[in-house]
Amino acid sequence: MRITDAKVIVTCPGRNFVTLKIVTDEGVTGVGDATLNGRELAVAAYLTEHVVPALIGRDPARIEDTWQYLYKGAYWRRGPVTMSAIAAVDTALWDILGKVAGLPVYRLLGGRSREGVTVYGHANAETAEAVLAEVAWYVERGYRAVRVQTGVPGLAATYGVSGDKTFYEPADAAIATEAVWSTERYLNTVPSVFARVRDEFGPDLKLLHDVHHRLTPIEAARLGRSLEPYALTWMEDPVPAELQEGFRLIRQHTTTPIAVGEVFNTVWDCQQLITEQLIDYIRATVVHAGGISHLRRIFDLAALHHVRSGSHGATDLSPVCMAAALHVDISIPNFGLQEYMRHTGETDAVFPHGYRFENGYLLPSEEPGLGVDIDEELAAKYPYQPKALPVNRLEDGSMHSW
Ligand code: GCO
Ligand code: MG
Repeated sequence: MRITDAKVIVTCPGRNFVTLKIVTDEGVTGVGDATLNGRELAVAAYLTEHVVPALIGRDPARIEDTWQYLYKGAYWRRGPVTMSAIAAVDTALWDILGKVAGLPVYRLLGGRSREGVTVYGHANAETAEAVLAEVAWYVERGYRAVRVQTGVPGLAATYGVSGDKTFYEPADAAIATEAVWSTERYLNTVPSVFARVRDEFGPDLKLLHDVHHRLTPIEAARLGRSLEPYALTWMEDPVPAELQEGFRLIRQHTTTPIAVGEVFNTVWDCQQLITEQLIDYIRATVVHAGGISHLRRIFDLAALHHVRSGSHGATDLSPVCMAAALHVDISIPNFGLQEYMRHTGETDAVFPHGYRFENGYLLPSEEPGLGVDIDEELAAKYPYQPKALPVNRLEDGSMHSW
């Protein structure tokens, strides 16, 4: 079997997605997600200019060799654009392999290690009062884990809180909107919110919170310590993670578990975090971390060091990424949690898929391959729209991490 074509499909059914569809001479096709929120066309160009021409004529079953070819062959290693492009190829090749074998991809990865993939939903609202109703909405639908984000008094807008509760989407304008941030106001608000949520919902519900890379290590240590009475499952992205040893300081002060990794692209971004046991959950996922093949390497290293998976699953990762992530989640020994933000009806229609939500779990499709596709005709009806993620400034105007 040979690869005869690879199409780069950019579509915007409510938000932008980049999809690679690999076509073979035997008519079997495979899909891979290549979406990088706010930088979609950079990955599309990388694929079109530098990857697709090299794929034509290759044997689609040589997944590892193709991965190494694209990684080592670029010379310029790593980075989100390169690794999202490699991820899309890798994912599509696993899809093809599954279809050829007549097996869902998770069976090629070693088979089922659990009955379902526990997911967490997103409760977000301006006030603590209103967030209680949001958490209840998820609990009524069977969710066992909920991420809680609220507004911060004195700040006009806060990460994680959106007007549209069902479909959270931060990339909202062609030129980035500017938000204002205050660490002091934030640190003074969050613990009281979790006190109310824990009090109302009892000890069994898993609670999570995303700091979105906004603190310094000692501030994160203070937050983690102040949240200890409410037994969070994790505090996410407490600080920007370029400085991996910075996490030692957080660890010295708090037992609140730490989750990191949605912006990581390779195992090298988290090697120290994992081997020094500075984190508890690694949140890399298929699309931004080199595909199924490389994500498995990250999770295998993590398993050796008591670190569990907690893959990113925001709406800017397409249903193709979600389908692939679920095959990994159900098969690895050290699965922790999977993020699940529902896609809009338009997105679900463009990406027909067989995974489904049941009783707090997502279940991967049992169809051969990944069990997801792209409806190219429908995709063509939603042209690309330039959208950027917001930026953040402190109250005095200094730039800050968003
Ligand atoms: C999450 C993430 C997202 C990111 C988004 C950026 O935990 O789900 O932090 O909300 O902000 O994926 O494109
Ligand atoms: Mg996050």
